[in-house]
Amino acid sequence: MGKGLGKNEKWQLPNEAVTPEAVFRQRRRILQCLGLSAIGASVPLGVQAGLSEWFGKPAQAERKALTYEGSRRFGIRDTLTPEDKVISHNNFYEFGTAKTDPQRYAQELQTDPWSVEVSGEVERPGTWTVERLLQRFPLEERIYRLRCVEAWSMVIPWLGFELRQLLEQVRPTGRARYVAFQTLYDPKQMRGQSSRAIGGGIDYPYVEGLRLDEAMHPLTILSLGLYGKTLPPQNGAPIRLVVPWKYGFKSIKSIVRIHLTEQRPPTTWNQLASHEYGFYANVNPAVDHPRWSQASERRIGEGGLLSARRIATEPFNGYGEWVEGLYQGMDLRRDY
Ligand SMILES: Nc1nc2c(c(=O)[nH]1)N[C@H]1C(S)=C(S)[C@@H](COP(=O)(O)O)O[C@H]1N2
Ligand SMILES: [Mo]
Repeated sequence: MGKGLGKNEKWQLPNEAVTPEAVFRQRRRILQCLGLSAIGASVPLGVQAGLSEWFGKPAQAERKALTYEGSRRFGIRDTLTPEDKVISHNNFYEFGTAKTDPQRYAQELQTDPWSVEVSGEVERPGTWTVERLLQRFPLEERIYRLRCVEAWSMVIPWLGFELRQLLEQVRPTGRARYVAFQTLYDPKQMRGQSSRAIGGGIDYPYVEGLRLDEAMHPLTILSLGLYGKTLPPQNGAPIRLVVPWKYGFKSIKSIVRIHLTEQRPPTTWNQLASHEYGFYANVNPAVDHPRWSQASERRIGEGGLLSARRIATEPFNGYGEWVEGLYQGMDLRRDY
């Protein structure tokens, strides 16, 4: 683990990760010396704003560099999905159902200050600000595959910490068997929450859940960044779940509440269409979605400009060696 990183080890040098921004700043300084702006020397301001609208994305929210210790891949040697793809091809229905909607409409999301309430079957319930989480739990890079139930996938260098570290701090009671998660509910900021048409018919807030042993598994992380910087709003800033062996919809974004329960909690996609989306949602090429095959996936950003490389989907998204023990004795066709 963490060895033989192949092609991509170069960018993992912390300096490498911040270079584009440094280059940008340097370029701006040079242009300022020349009495020109960084965006376009001869383009009037109003036209500049119009240009970014024309190209379909408003000014992007600022992302801060994050410090982290080490990087692990858990056996996955795949090439990283380019950052511009990771932050422009998203599912975040709170901002609309098209893949480009989140980048377009999430930039104004207020992510600072932010806190996560931890409640329910725990000995130490309480509210954790993002600052306190960052102070308490050092970040690590995790390069994980993300496999959407829609049969596309990416390979993303997340920054995060293991959810179990937080759970150990709050001490689940003997009755805790599940962990429920909830996304921010704020229709003023999230256009999809004030219109069923824009929000894809989901009853917000978006909710998800894991069995306690899944939540305690070392592969399950709370992520606060990607590609060396804080998360962009479209990827679930400031804090989201990442569960790499499950379909992407389990990896809930912009979390405001973590609630431990005795009973299995409701989950958004399962509630919307339970015959299509189960509670477990483990990546499984042998169990097709009622409307499409799950045997293969399109790897975003590979295979040329207009296409994407088609590859075989692996059981548990390639993480079986680490997680199959969680499901011993279960029928994964029934518990999909
Ligand atoms: N709150 C919330 N979380 C969400 C979603 C969403 O619509 N709302 N979409 C899910 C789905 S279907 C996927 S595939 C992943 C996508 O994460 P990404 O956009 O960072 O790649 O986020 C998941 N988390
Ligand atoms: Mo998804």
